[in-house]
This record gives sequence, C-alpha cells and structure tokens, in this order.
Amino acid sequence: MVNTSHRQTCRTANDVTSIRQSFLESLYFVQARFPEVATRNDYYLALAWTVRDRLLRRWVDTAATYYRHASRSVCYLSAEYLPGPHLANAILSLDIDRPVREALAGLGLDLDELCAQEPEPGLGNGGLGRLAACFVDSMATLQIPGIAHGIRYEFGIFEQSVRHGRQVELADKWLRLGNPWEIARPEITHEIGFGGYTEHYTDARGRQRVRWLPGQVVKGMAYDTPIPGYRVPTVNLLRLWSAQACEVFDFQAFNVGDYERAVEQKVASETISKVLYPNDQAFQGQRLRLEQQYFFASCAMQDMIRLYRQHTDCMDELAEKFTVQLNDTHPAVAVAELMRLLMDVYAMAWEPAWVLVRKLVSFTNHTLLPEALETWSVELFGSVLPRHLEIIYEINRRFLERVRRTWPGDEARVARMSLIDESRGRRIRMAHLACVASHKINGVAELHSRLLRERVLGDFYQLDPSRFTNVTNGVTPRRFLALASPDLAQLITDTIGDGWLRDLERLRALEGWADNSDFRAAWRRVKLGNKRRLADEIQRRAGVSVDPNSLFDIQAKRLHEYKRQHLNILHIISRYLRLRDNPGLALPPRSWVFSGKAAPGYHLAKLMIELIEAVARVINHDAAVADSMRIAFLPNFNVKNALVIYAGADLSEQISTAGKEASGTGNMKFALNGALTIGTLDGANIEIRRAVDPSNFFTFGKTEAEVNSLRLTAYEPRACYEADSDLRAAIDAVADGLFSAGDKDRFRPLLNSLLLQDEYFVMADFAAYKACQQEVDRVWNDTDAWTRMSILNTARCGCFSSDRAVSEYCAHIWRVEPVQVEHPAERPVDKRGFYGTR
Ligand code: NBG
Repeated sequence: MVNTSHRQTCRTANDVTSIRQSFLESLYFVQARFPEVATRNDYYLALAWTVRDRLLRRWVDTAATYYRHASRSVCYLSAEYLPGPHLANAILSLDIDRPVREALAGLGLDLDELCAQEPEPGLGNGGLGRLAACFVDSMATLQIPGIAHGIRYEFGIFEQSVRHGRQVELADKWLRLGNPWEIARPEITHEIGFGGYTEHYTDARGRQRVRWLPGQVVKGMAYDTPIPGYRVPTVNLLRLWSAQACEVFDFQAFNVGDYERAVEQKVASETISKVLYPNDQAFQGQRLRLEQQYFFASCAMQDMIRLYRQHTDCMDELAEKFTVQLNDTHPAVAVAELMRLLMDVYAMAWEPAWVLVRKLVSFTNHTLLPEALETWSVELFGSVLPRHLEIIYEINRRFLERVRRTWPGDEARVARMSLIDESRGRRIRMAHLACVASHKINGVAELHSRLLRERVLGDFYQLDPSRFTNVTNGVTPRRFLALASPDLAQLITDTIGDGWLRDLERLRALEGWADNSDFRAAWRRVKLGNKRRLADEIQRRAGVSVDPNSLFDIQAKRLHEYKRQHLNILHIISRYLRLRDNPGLALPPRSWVFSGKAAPGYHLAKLMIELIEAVARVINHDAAVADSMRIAFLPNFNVKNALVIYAGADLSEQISTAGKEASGTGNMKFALNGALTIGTLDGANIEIRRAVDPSNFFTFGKTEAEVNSLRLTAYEPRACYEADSDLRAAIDAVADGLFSAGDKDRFRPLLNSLLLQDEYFVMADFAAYKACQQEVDRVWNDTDAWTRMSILNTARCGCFSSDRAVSEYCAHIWRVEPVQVEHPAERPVDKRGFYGTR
C-alpha cells in the first residue's frame, strides 16, 4: 500500500503557503488571469475554487463512506432552497478563516471584499426555502446521510429595487458570471415524460400492466453543490435538476430549412427549469408550475432508485435504505411517480408498492392559508400526467373505501376527505395526496400542528392520530449567529467557551452573565458595532441616515396582509401625529426598518411598500420629529442582506394575525441575535416567548381563539376606527393624502380593505399594539434592563437551532442515524494511485 500522506497536496492542505499557492494556481489555471488584469470577481472565483477543492476531498470521502456502507439516507424534496452565499460559510465550516485571511493579505487582498462579490442563489421565496437550506446545513453537521433535491432555476427570485417609491422587479441573473459551487453531472440524467396516453397490456408473465407513452420527453440533468457540515468531515449534496431537451434539433424541421421550429422544442424543454414562481403562499394553477413539480419529483425518485440499485436489484428494501421527505405539497406528485415507477417499470403489484410508498414518504405542511393550498384541476393534471391521474384515482378509490368502512354513511366526510374536490370543478387536493401516502405528517410549530389536527386536516387526524406530529422549525446558528455577527459570536466564545455552535443549548450558560455589568457593557458595545454596520447599509442602500443609538425596530419578511406590515406603519403614523401635535412629548428616538419583497402580482402588498416609502419620505423630512423618528425601506431582502439586519436589530416585529403564521423563522434569527420581540401569540412566537420567559417578550393582540370567534360574530372594523382616536387620526391622514401630496385615491384600496373587511384584524389589534409599543419605550429607557433582556433572549433560544429540529426528524420521522465519515487515512491509495478505491 502506498502511503497516503501525499493526499495533503496544495489543493487540500490548510496552511497559509498551500492556500496561497492554491489560490494563485486557480487564478492562472482555472481563471486564466494574471494580477494586472484580474478583476475582483476573478479573485473571488480563484478563492472559491481554492475553498472548493478542500470541500471536494471531504465530499468524495463522504460519498465513498455512504456508498460502502449503503447507509440509510434522507431524500429531501423541496421546490425551493435559499442557501445564501457559500464562500464564507464554507470557510467557517472548514475552520480556515485565519490562514485564508493571511494568505490573501499577503497578496494585498481582503477576504470580506471577495466574499461580498458572491451572488447568492435565490432559489426560493422566503421562509420555506430558507428552512430547507438550514436543514441541509444541520444534516451535514449532524453527519446525517442525505441528498436534497430541487430545481436549478436559471432565474431565481427577482431582485427588488425601489424606484419612485415603488417596487420594481429585475431578473435575477445569478449564473451570469459562473457558479463555482456546482458540479455539472452530464452523466446523471433522467428522462421525464409529459402528456401522451396510457396503454393497458398483459406482460410475458401474464400480469396486467400499464405503460405510459408520453407525448414529450425532456431530460433532467443533475448539478451538485457540496454542503459542508460544521467542523466535521461530512460534506453532503444539494442536487439541483436542470431541464434539457432530449433531441437538440428536430431534424425533420431542420432538414426542410425551418430552423426556428427546429429549436422550438429545445427552448420549450428548457423552459421548465427557467424561472422560480415568485408567489409566496398564493397558489396559481399554471401548467408550467405543475411541469416543474413533476420534473424535479420524478428526477429525485428515479435518482433515488438508481442509487439503491447500485447495491441490489430487488426493490423490496427500498424503504430500509431511504426515507423521502416532502417539504410542503410542491413535491407531492412524487407519491404517484413512485407508484408508477414501482409498478410500471419494476413490475410490482399495487399492494406491495403502496406499502413501500407508505413506509418511505412523510410530509411537512407549512401553511394554513387556504389560498396557498395546492389543488390542480383534473383536466390540466390529466393532460400533463395522464398515468399519474389514473394512479391518483386508484389511491383515492381504495382510500375512500377505508373512510366509508370507518364512518359508514358519512358521505359528507367522504367528500371532505376525497383526494378530488368536487365542489369547485374537479380538483386534486395535493395535501390530501401527501397525507394519504405519508407515515408521518407534521406541522412546523406547536400551534400550527394543533390547528392542522383540529381543522385543516382534522378528518385525517381522526382516521390516523398516530401519524400526526410536530417539529418546531429551527435555524442554523452557523449562518445566523456566527456569520451574521462575528463579534457577538466572539464575545460568546470568550465568555462560555466554544462548543455552542454545535450544541446551541449551551448558550444557556450566558444566563448567569446577564447580571454582570461588565458583560452587559461588552454586549452593548458589540450590539452598537452591529448597529453601525446596519446604519451604514441603510445610508448606502436606502439613502436614509439613522442614529445607531436610536432603537432599531425592524420588520423584515415577505410583504403580506397576514404579516401586517400595515399595522406597523399605522402605528408609526399615529406616533408621528402625536409627536407633531405635542412637540414636548419625550419619546425615545427610534428607527424603523422594513425589508421584504412583494409578489409581483399582489397589489395590496405592493401598495404597502408604497405606503411605507411615502410615510418615510414625509416623516424623514419633517424637522419637527427629526431627532426621534426615522423610517427606511431596505430593498432586496435576501440571505446576504438579512444577516446585517438580524445582527443590528433591537426590536423584532412578529405581528401576524394569530393562527396565520405557521411558524416563522425570522423571529428565531432576531431573538438569537439578542433582539427583543414584539409579537402576537402566533406560530413559534408562542414557543419563543415561553423559552425566554414572558417577562422578556412584548406580547399583544388577540389570541387565535379570540380571532376565530371574532370572525364568526359580526366583526366591525369601523367600530375600532371610531373607538380609537389615534387609529382614526392615522387612517384619516392617509385618506386625506398627507403622504401622497393630496392624492386621496392613492392608498384607497388599502384603507378600504381595512375599514370594510379587515380579514386580518389589523384594526382589532391596533389599540393593544399601541399600548405594547409604549411598554417598549418604557423598557428601552432603562438601558440595563433592556440589555439584560437581550442577553436572556440569546441565552434561552438555543432550542431554536435547526440541529434540534433535524434531530427530531431523525428520531421520530426518518429513523436515520449519523454516519461517521471514514478518515482518508483509513482508505489508502491503491496500486494505481487512485485515492480511496479498493
Ligand atoms: C412558510 C410559513 C412560515 C414558516 C415557513 C417554514 C410557506 C408555504 N410557509 O411561517 O409561512 O416559518 O414556511 O416552515 O412558505
């Protein structure tokens, strides 16, 4: 056997000299550049290749370990991922920050500047996609074998800019300068059919079989991105599928000289993975969207079976080797696809195939909003996926038999539970399909899981209570604490030692320090530094100057009526009017920051941005309140921008209508960074409040039960308007055109929805919100008390790590165990010199 030590080449060793050499070689041999002409992007790419080499060695070791042991793995299916920039996270995971900085400094380059160069993959809309990225990070860190499947959208979520006070959407060209983090796998492809028809036949062994003859076939090609675990040898895989044409040219058309028609097919095929739908929680039944869902679900299922069959031809143990997690209903069609593959391709009979599916699949629901629930018209579905429609009908037929046996004569219940909704045309209910096929179904916070059991999926719960469970969301502390606030991370490490980044509950050791005045002063210094950084960002990107000593009050999330940015802005207006009318009023200076995208077709959400911008323009220019109020809208909320925001916040606005926000994860990120929350009893706010103690949380507003009963009685938003003079003044000011240069129509749609309908109970919660904000002012004036509460928020939020969440999925849903990646030294180089082959 050859000694393995030479594996530590300049491509993998972590000393300063090797890193510098590796960097220069990448610049010359990958980028083909020399210093006189190299751009900052060339340098960024050279560094990315350098870091990537170090990831790849671990990745190969990880893959080899999983392969050798045929380790039981998670197959995670999500239509969205928001991983954020890779470079800084990889450097943190590999623990090479110091040598990389030194190597670059020797070349006159700055690591942070190069990191800033990286475009982020915006392959998701918001919390759901970011949650998937946190889970992928935690799986690698916990050494859980898994592959995360998704779509390699050529254009991710649009880039938002604000022009003339309005949102403008720009195409997200994240791949324009190349993506060093992905490895194209032209040899890992699967064929994906669409349309056509099915044929029933008897096979050679006399079995009744079905074959699907699609009208069109496209190819799905894998692009792999390495996902490093934090300070462990594990590097897992994010496998994103890209659509390609099977035949580049239609030669028939080409030969007769019709070039355009010849490439038409190619263009149509590749459209499938072209663009992410930018709607957050609003279902729209476009054919292309269904094609996207089926495209990646089928790629993932075929790929899982390909990996399984590297070890055996017998399909019986598929569910011993894999577990399939559906991240919401977007990949739910995988259920029908699995049945098709098992029966039509691998000749299994219905019953054993269904048993297998039921063992494999589990489902996470992420929303209670009725408008987000996916239902496909049977007609559309059947024209795209005729075979899958047959399979869904058969699943439904067998399922409804069981419902009828359980509740004889209860046809109303049968109609409610059917996979086909017959009440508004015939539509397939994807959540029901996911439920029927899953051995576990979970919500993402305690309240949300309870509402699933009691309402949205109540019948399914009654049928199979043991299948329902809760896993409260979590976030990765690596990105959202260590990368977001390096100084706070350093202070924590200096105080309680390291180890907390892998075991976040250890933050509890900070509790004792909350009463130490030196520590509180240090905490405030770090926080002030973070606020200065955020203030610079606000100045640079929003053109608003804010005082870092003022209270930073932040609402950063998608714009949505249920999230109630308008409640926040109405309160700001009322405060402005109060101050303007009473110049002597001693209110502590505050800076309000909003950030978030609105779905391009969601007019009221866009109007909310306009209102925020309009109010900001008036208030920021009114000398009468200049010392005590500033408002800024920071455009283009994404992972990169979010980090600065979370780190610099004093107050986190989590003010959704109770019962509407499934969990929220921004709430966790703010609290971990020491922001106090003003929040309703909704989603994970409830659990955060319990964890930090209600005395360290500003609670207001109607409970879910109160909201629900208000909805059932005759709710009169106008009565709230009449009853509260501050609310009335705020609404009237908007209606009179105070913020629209006298234009009384500009915000009318928003005001009408509040006064006439108020589906989200903004008016009903206004008075309580206002009172709670007064309490915020009072506590803020007591600096020591505030700091104490801030420290306790960080100290007590360790349970909101995604490591905890993923461990719960592993224990209660996936039954997957960690696998120790074999150290390279244990896998010697063979006679031919190949690394780690046998
Ligand atoms: C969102 C919820 C959030 C939740 C995330 C992650 C969807 C469909 N749902 O409350 O609105 O935190 O999912 O679970 O985007």
